[in-house]
Amino acid sequence: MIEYDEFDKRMVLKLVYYGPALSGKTTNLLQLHDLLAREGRGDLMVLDTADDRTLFFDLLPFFLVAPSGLKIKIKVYTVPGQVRHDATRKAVLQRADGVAFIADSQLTQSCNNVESFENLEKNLAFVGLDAGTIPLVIQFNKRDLPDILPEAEIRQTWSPTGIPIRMASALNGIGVIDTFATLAGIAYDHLDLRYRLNVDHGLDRSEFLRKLTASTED
Ligand SMILES: Nc1nc2c(ncn2[C@@H]2O[C@H](COP(=O)(O)OP(=O)(O)OP(=O)(O)O)[C@@H](O)[C@H]2O)c(=O)[nH]1
Ligand SMILES: [Mg+2]
Repeated sequence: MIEYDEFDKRMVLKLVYYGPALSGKTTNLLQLHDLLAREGRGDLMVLDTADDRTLFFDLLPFFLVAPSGLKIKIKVYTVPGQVRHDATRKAVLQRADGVAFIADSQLTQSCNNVESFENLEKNLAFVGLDAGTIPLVIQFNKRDLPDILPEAEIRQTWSPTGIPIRMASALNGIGVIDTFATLAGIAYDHLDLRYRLNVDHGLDRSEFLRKLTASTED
């Protein structure tokens, strides 16, 4: 559902971090903000309640310019995971161009992950998006904790779906950029098919990802 203004040579891409309450969506954005270079990245907007729970959404924007002059803005949002904020989740999901589903690896959270994934599928349908074709990556977060689902089991469960699976410990900055780059790469593929980013705008996949994920240490 990309916003594209051919006259102004501007494009806005929306990526959404979805998942159950406390799975680490906001933490992923905080880490992206800290790990990625300031150039091309905007300020992080975090809307928390007093106890650090996301009330509406968080937003981290990125900006890049293709060799053709096409300006691409990438808005990365989180949804509030708490069950009662479903109306807000639907609103944030509107016109999404890709979703990172952040699951909590703890065994105690398995049911919440399933419920939240079902909620994602339902809400994608509600806002007119197709769960089968939208760029999607699943991150199993909190790998640093004890009593977590074994990686082999996770991969066995999810590999038939073909959805990319990433392991992470967002609190420690592990797997955060990988998850983001995986999602952005799939979103690029969809964009390129439709808007010929490579052929018409001189922006190939690796350059797109390089610009987007340049780290503070580069
Ligand atoms: N041990 C550990 N804790 C984590 C990790 N990622 C996030 N947390 C913690 O989990 C708690 C919830 O993290 P948030 O990022 O606020 O979770 P959220 O998904 O944004 O939660 P909602 O906004 O309520 O949906 C915080 O105390 C984080 O520090 C991780 O990789 N390992
Ligand atoms: Mg949050």
